[in-house]
Amino acid sequence: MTSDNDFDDTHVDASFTTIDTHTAGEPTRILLDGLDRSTLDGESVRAKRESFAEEYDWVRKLLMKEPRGHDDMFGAVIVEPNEDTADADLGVFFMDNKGYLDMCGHGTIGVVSALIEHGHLSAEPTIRVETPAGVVEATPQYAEGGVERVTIQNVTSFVYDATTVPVSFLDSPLRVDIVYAGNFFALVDSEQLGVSVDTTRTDEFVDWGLEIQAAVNDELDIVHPFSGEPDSVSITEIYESSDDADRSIVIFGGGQVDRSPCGTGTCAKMTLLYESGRLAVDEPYIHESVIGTRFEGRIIETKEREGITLTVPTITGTARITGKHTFIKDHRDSITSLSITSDEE
Ligand code: PYC
Repeated sequence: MTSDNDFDDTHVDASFTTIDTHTAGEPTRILLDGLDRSTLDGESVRAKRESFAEEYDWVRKLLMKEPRGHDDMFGAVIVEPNEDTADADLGVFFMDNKGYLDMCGHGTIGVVSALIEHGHLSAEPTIRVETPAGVVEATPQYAEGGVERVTIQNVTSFVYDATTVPVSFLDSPLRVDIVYAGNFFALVDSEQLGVSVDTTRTDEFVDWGLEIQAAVNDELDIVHPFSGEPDSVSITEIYESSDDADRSIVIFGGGQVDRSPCGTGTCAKMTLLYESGRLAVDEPYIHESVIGTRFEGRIIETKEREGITLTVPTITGTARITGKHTFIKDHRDSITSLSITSDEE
């Protein structure tokens, strides 16, 4: 018999240790050890993410998908930041059941909370995190010897476009706002669908969300205005407005649903509201997820660049650690990852 954390490694090909967290209900599985980071090419976190996607996509699948994960799992990989340019304390990129996102608010809150609470990061007043979308700043609030809440100042965000797309579930074309907040979002008012945002029709929302994303990406050739890089919508946010708190369901990856209000999605929604004069700088904004958990948001500043209005959005939320794991790949095991709900294994 071996002890709980001590595997007989006769059959072990690879092993990975993670700290798992949830932020407002949404998981982040944080890869700490097991990956030879020296094999990742490039200096920036974005380049390292590309290198990981080429060489180690099987690690993403192993950690995100069944039988070790599930179709709504989310992950973060810690890497060194770009020493020359980023002036950051750590680097992190994000992965899901289908691929990779450029930025993630709930994930950054989870990473910063877990790394501080486990002693991998010192408890500074602010922590600079390089992500594939750029550097974001985390400000933890400490209580009872731990991290109580974290505020993330996201990359500058902007309204990109608005369009209408034909969709199979409506007789008339659907209006969609395209907003950049670290990822490109398709934002849809649920009033157009004649339904409330709740968990009674999650499967329909997932189908609609994926269809909307595909329709917008067919319709528009999205190019990031400052990097000049071709891009695409990676997340659909269907929202319902109310006096108490706006509520959204957020669909991304291969059809997974964010249990949190989505950090970057909250920034996208605030940016849209600011642009249409419905949210002022420094006005608090409460955003609720489809399961009823909340983030607090605020636009702290706006800027102009090349004729585009940029917001500087922040979101605040709480993450808690759910476990620490060692996952192994047994060389006799032919099932490294599987899915019964999507084509990808
Ligand atoms: O919190 O930004 C976020 C996020 C993106 C996808 C899932 N969560």
